[in-house]
Amino acid sequence: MIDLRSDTVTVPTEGMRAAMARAEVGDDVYGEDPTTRELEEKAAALMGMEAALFVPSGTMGNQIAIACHTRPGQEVIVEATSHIYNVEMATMARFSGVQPRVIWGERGVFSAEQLAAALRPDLYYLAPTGLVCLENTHNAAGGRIWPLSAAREILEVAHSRGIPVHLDGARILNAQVATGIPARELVRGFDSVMFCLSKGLGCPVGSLLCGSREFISEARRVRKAMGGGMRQTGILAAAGLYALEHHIDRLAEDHENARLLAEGLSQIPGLAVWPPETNIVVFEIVEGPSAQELCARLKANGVLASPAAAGTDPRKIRMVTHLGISREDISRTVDLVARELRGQSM
Ligand code: TLP
Repeated sequence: MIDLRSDTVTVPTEGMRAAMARAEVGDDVYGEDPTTRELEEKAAALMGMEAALFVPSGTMGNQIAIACHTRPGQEVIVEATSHIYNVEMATMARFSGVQPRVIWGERGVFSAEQLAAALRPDLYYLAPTGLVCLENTHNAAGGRIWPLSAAREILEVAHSRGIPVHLDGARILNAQVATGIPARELVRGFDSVMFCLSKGLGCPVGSLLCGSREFISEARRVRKAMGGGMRQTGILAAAGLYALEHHIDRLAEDHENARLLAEGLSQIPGLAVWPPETNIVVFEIVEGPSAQELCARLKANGVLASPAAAGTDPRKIRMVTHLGISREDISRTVDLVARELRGQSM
């Protein structure tokens, strides 16, 4: 199977497994796991932040951040197609008692003017804005990179009103590799950032939430409250340390494969392909079967892909490149899609 559903499907490499097997471990709830501590220190340094916390998933990292930055009864500003708003099961309402206020961006990116208009004025009968969240790279926008200047304008507007800004940076290292701008620059000024080890970096489990020392010590309490206090996490942290050393620069290969995939698909009549900026290719079937039907046909021929935007858009498909995908896989996929769509139009 050529599995292009997500970069979450990556499995640990031999080198990563060996590092996991060697890991020195302790009880992390007692703060005694040396490998986890080392990973947290490296992650904080990578993001240019004071401290970091290892969490089981990106969702938990985002939700801990929301819980720490807000209090019940506030609003959280999110982009309409963001992961936090669409694919985290209303957890901000469930765990933090806050409601999302949505801004429609242009392919995931909204402007400082849009933000300024969405911030609540200080009136006692309105829910105050407690937090703004951005997503970089933006998953549903096809792995789009937030332009640095636009992100900085957002930070300025929010901070001028005393409102913190959290970054869902699940794939921020893809943005680093694609732009050549270090992640710590891309996230400078954000009050917290979450990035994932279990996507393109190829780890089996784990994300890091980064921020100030004070924020992370509160985040540690909330993680425990959410049931995310884990014990001998060094085995997982060792995979993370291995990935930070060996799997960042190679993301460039995934970006190149995504570019080739998009180039190939855009030659196929009936498809409109969004030019990828990182490792996610989104395309629309303008003429032909539904996304669900095409995915089923591809699956029957050994290629897995997912309907885009968690299936909410019946004509769009998402394909994600990662370390389990070779250049040959890309040409086989393009050939298969071309064949399936030709079959449709005949
Ligand atoms: N994204 C997954 C699915 O949930 C859609 C994927 O296959 O891409 N932020 C962003 C931007 C994400 O893309 C994801 C996962 C998360 C957060 C949540 O991470 P996990 O799955 O570790 O909770």
